[in-house]
Amino acid sequence: MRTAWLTRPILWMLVAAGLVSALAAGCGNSAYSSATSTASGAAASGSTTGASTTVKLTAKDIEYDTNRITVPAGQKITVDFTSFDSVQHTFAIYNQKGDPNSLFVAPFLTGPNKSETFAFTAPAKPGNYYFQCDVHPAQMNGTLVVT
Ligand SMILES: [Cu+2]
Repeated sequence: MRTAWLTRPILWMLVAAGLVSALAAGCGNSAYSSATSTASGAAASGSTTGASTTVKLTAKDIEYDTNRITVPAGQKITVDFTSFDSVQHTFAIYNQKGDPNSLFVAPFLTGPNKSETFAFTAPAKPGNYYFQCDVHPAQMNGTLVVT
């Protein structure tokens, strides 16, 4: 008798919980997919206008503000680079960490509170590349994701 009283509400709670989570999953999925399909590029890679992409990059306290930059393969990438540091920084791209040959090196930027705009063409082959400040490779680096 006691168990009957206990099990029934529990069963209903399980059914209700299942229903709620199914609904939540349904809603969540659609919200998620629409958010990612429309906004993922903009969120991860800055604003995309036509065939070029603009990325904002900041250096402060010998650190970049991100360790991951996502860009579309083969596209012209414009970088708005700002430094709050008084030391020199740059932005260089390599096939992988430790490669002796860079694919691209931006002009050196000496702050504080200076900006420069430079552009590079994203690698044609999708994959993970490496970026770093050649002056501070240990502190300032990250993954350039080419999609
Ligand atoms: Cu640096």
